[in-house]
Amino acid sequence: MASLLLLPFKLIPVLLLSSHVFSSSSSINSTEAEAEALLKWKATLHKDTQTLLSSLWDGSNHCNWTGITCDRTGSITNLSLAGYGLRLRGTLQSLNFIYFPNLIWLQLGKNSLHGHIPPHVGNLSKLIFLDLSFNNFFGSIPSEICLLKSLQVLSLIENNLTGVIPISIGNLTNLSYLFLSANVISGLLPENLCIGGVLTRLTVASNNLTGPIPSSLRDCKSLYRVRLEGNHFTGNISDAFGIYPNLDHIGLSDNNFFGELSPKWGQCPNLTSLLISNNNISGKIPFELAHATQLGELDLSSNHLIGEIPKELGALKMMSRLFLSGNQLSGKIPSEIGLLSNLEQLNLASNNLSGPIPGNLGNCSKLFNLNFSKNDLGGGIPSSISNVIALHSLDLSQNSLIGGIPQQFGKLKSLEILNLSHNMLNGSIPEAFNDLHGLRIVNISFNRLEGPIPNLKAFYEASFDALGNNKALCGNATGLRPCVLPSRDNHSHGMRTKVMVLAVFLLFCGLLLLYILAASFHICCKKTPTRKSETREKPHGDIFTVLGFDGRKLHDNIIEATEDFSSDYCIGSGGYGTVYKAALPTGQVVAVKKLHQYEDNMLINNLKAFESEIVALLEIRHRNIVQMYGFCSHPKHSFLVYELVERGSLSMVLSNNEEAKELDWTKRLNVVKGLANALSYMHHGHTQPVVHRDISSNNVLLDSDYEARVSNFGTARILKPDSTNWTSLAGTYGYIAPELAYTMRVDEKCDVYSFGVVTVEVFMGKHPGDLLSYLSSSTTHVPYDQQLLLKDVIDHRLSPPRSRAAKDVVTATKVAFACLNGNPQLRPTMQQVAQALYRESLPLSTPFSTIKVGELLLE
Ligand SMILES: *[C@@H]1O[C@H](CO)[C@@H](O)[C@H](O)[C@H]1NC(C)=O
Ligand SMILES: *[C@@H]1O[C@H](CO)[C@@H](O)[C@H](O)[C@H]1NC(C)=O
Ligand SMILES: *[C@@H]1O[C@H](CO)[C@@H](O)[C@H](O)[C@H]1NC(C)=O
Ligand SMILES: *[C@@H]1O[C@H](CO)[C@@H](O)[C@H](O)[C@H]1NC(C)=O
Ligand SMILES: *[C@@H]1O[C@H](CO)[C@@H](O)[C@H](O)[C@H]1NC(C)=O
Ligand SMILES: *[C@@H]1O[C@H](CO)[C@@H](O)[C@H](O)[C@H]1NC(C)=O
Ligand SMILES: *[C@@H]1O[C@H](CO)[C@@H](O)[C@H](O)[C@H]1NC(C)=O
Ligand SMILES: *[C@@H]1O[C@H](CO)[C@@H](O)[C@H](O)[C@H]1NC(C)=O
Ligand SMILES: *[C@@H]1O[C@H](CO)[C@@H](O)[C@H](O)[C@H]1NC(C)=O
Ligand SMILES: *[C@@H]1O[C@H](CO)[C@@H](O)[C@H](O)[C@H]1NC(C)=O
Ligand SMILES: CC(=O)N[C@H]1CO[C@H](CO)[C@@H](O)[C@@H]1O
Repeated sequence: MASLLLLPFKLIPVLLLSSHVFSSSSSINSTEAEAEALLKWKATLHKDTQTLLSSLWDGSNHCNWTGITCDRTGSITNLSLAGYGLRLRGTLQSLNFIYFPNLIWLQLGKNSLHGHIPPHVGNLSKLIFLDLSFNNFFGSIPSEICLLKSLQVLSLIENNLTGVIPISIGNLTNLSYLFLSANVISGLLPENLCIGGVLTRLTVASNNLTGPIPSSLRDCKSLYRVRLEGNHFTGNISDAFGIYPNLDHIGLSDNNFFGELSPKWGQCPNLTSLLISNNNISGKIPFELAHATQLGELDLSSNHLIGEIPKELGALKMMSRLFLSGNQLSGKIPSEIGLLSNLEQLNLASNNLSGPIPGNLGNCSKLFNLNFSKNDLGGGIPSSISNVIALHSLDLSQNSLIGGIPQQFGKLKSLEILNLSHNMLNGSIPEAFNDLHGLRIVNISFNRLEGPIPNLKAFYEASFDALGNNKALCGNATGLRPCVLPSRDNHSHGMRTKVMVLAVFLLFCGLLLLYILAASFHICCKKTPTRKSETREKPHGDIFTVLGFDGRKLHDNIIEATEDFSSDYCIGSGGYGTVYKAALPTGQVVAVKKLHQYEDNMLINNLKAFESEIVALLEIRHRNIVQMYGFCSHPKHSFLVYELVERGSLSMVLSNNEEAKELDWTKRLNVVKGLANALSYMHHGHTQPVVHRDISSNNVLLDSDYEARVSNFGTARILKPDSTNWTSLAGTYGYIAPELAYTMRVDEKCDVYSFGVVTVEVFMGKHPGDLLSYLSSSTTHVPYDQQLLLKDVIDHRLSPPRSRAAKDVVTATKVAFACLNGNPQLRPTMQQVAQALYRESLPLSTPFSTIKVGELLLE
C-alpha cells in the first residue's frame, strides 16, 4: 500500500529535472552508457589489444576517439576499427549492441576477432553497413542479422562460418552488397535474394553451397558483379539468368551446373567477364555472345560443349583471355580469331578441332600463352606465328601437324615453354633456335625430326622423354647420339652433303684433304671461345665485341654517325656515361653510350676479367630487357651499343604531364609486370643469378607500346667491379636497399627492394620519398583513422583506377610493399613477385577510395 503511494512522488523530481536540462538529457546519459559499453568490451579483449585501444581511445570525450563518430546529440553512429590484423584480438560477446541504438556503420574487418557473431547484433536496428570480413568468426550467420532492415552492405568474407544463409536475408530489401566468399557455408541461396531490386554485388564464392539459382536473380537487373564459383551449385542454367544492363562480371566456374549457354548473355552490354568453366554445360556456343562487345574474358573450359567455335567471336575486340579447352568442339579454328588484337591467352586444347592453324594468328601481337594441344589439327605450322613476339608459352602437341619447324621461330625471343611433341614434324631444328635464350622447357618428342639439337641449356638438359622418338636427332643430351661432325654449321641437309663432299675429296686428293683437316682443326681451336659473337683484337688495342655486326665497321660507322660524339647527337646521360643516337648506314638506329672517364679506365684495366661476362650479356634476349649489341674499347673512348628504345626512361615519361597522362593505369600495371618479368628472368633464368644492382626509373625504358625495357643489366658488375667498395658505388640514391648501409652484400634482394620503389613510383607518378619512411616507421604508431588513403597518394594526373585496374593496383601495391621489407630475407623473390602479378587479383573487400596505405602493409 505504502509503496504504491510513493511511486508518483518519486517520478516528479525526475520529470522536473529532465524539462530543466531540456530534451537531450536522456541521450547524454545514454551516450555515457555507450562509452561504458565500449570500455567494457575493451576489458575482455587480448592484453595487447587493450594496450592498443588505450592509445586509440584517449581522452574523456569518446566522440573524439579513433574509429568513433557521433551524431550531434553525442550518440555513436560509426564504429570503425579495421585492418589491425593480429593486434585486434578477442570476441564480440561482450560488446553489448543494445547500447548503440544509432549505430549505422560497423566496420571491424581485417582483424583477428573470433567466436560466434553474436545474435544481439540484431539490436543495431539502424545499421546500414556491417563488415566483419577477414577475421576468424565461426559458427553460423545469426538469423537476427535479418531484424537489421536498413542494411545495405554485409561483408563476412574469409571467416570460418558454417551453417546456412538465413532464408530471411531476402527480407533485407535495401541490401546492395552481399559478400560471403571463402567460408564453409552450406545449403541453398535464399529464394527472394533480390526482392528489393537493389542487389548489385553478390559474392559467395568458395563455400559449400548447393541447389539451383534462385528465380529472383533472373530479373535482378541491378546486378553488377556476381561470383558463385567454387561451390556445389546444380540445376539447369539455360533459363536461369536474364538480361542484365549493368552486369560486369559473372563467375559460375567449378560447380555442377548443366543445360545450355543462353544467347541472352549477348544482351548484357557491359559484360566483361563470363566464367563458366568446369561444369556440365552442353550444346553449342551461341554466336550471339558476339553482341556483348565489352567481353574481355570468356572461360567455358571443361564442359561438354559441341559444334564449331562461332566465327562471330572475332568481333570481340576487347577479348584478352579466351579459354575453350576440354570440350568436344569440332570443325576448323575460325580465322576470325586472328582479329582479336587484344588477345593475351588462347587455350583451345583438348577438343576435336581439325583443319589448319589459321595463319593470321600472327596478328595477335599481345598473345603470350597459346595452347592448341590435343586436337586433330593438320597442315604445317604457319611461319606467321613467329610474329607473335610476346609468346611465352606455345603448346601445339598431340595434333597431326606436318612439315618443318619454321626458320622464323628464332624471332620468338620471349619463348620460355615450347611443346611440339606427338606430331609428324620433319626436317631439322632451325639454327635460329640458338637465339631463343629464354627457353626453359622444351618437348619435341614423337616427331620425325633429325639433325643437331640447338646449342641451348633447355635442350642439353632435357630428358630423353622430351627429345626421344624422333628420326635422327643428335647432340649432347641424354639418350641422343653425338653429332658426327662439329655441329655448329649443320642445318637441314648439312649432314648428308658433308659426307658426300668428304667422299669426293677422298676420291680425288687424299693428301689435300689431310692438309685441309689439319688447317681447319687449327682454326677451330682458335675460334671456339668466341662462340657466336665476334671478339677481335687489333694490334693497336681496339677490341670489338659485337653481335651480328662487323666490329671494325660498326666502330667507324658510329664515329661517323655521331660526328665523333658531337653534342648534337646526345639524347641523354645515363648511368656511367652519355648516350648518343646513331643512325647506321644499314638504316638501323642504335643508342651508343660513351663511358665516363672513370668507368672507361676501369673497363680497360679489367677487360680480360669481364670479357666472358660481356659475351654473356650480348646473348641475353628478353622482351623486357634492352638488347645490348656490342661494346668497343679503345684508348680514346669506350662505348656500349644498345638497341634504341623509343620513349626514353620511365622517369622522363613520368615527369612529363602529357606523357604521364598517356601512361594510364593499365599501361602502368603492364610496366610493373614487364619489370618483374625481366628481373625474374635475370635472377632465376640462369645458372648464376644476374643481379642488376641499379634498378631505378632511369634504367627502365619504355618502347613505343609502353612496354618496359630494362637497360644496363649486368653492366654494374662489369663497370664497377671493385667489390670492396660496393656500398658507395652500387645503386642510385633513393632506390638502394637499407641493408646496404651496414652490409656490403649486394644480391638479388637488393634488386627486389629497388623494384618495390620503382613500382610505388609508377603508381604515385613520382619518387615515393617520404612515403618510404612512413612505411618503415611501422604504422603501429599511426592511428588508423589518420593513416593515408591509397587514393590520396597515387598519381592525381589520372582519375583513380576502376574495376580490374583498381584491384590490380591494390595487388601490385601490396606486392611492392612486401618488396620494401627492411629485412631482405622477408622480401619475396622476383619469381614470386612475377607470379603474384599474373594471378587474378582478389576482389576488393572495400571500395578503392577507402583503402588505406597501412592496410596494404598488414597482410
Ligand atoms: C580531440 O583529441 C585531440 C587529440 O587527440 C585534441 O587535440 C582535441 O582537443 C580533442 N577534441 C575534443 C573536442 O575533445
Ligand atoms: C565510418 O568510418 C569509416 C572509416 O573512418 C568511413 O570510411 C565511413 O565513411 C564512415 N561512415 C559514416 C557513415 O560516417
Ligand atoms: C537484443 O538482442 C537479443 C538477442 O537477439 C534479443 O533477445 C533482444 O530482444 C534484443 N533487444 C532489443 C531491444 O532489440
Ligand atoms: C531503404 O532505402 C530507401 C531509399 O534510400 C529509404 O527510403 C528506406 O527508408 C530504406 N528502408 C529501410 C528499411 O531502411
Ligand atoms: C574452422 O572451424 C572448425 C570447426 O568448426 C575448426 O576445426 C577449424 O580449425 C577452424 N579453422 C580455422 C582456420 O579457424
Ligand atoms: C520475411 O518476409 C517474409 C515474407 O516475405 C515473412 O513471411 C517473414 O516473416 C519475414 N521474416 C522476418 C524474419 O521478418
Ligand atoms: C557441405 O554440405 C553438405 C550438404 O550439402 C554436407 O553434407 C557437408 O558436411 C558440408 N561440408 C562441410 C565441410 O561443411
Ligand atoms: C556501361 O558501362 C559504361 C562505362 O563503364 C557506363 O558509362 C554505362 O553507364 C554502363 N551502362 C549501364 C547500363 O550500366
Ligand atoms: C534445360 O532447360 C532447357 C529450357 O528450359 C531445356 O530445353 C533443356 O532440355 C534443359 N536441359 C536439361 C539437360 O535438362
Ligand atoms: C655436354 O653437356 C654437359 C652438360 O649437360 C656438359 O657438362 C658437357 O661439357 C657437354 N659436353 C660437350 C662435349 O659439349
Ligand atoms: C551528464 C549528465 O547529465 N548525467 C546525468 C544522467 O542522469 C543522472 C540521473 O539519472 C544524473 O544524475 C546525471 O547527472
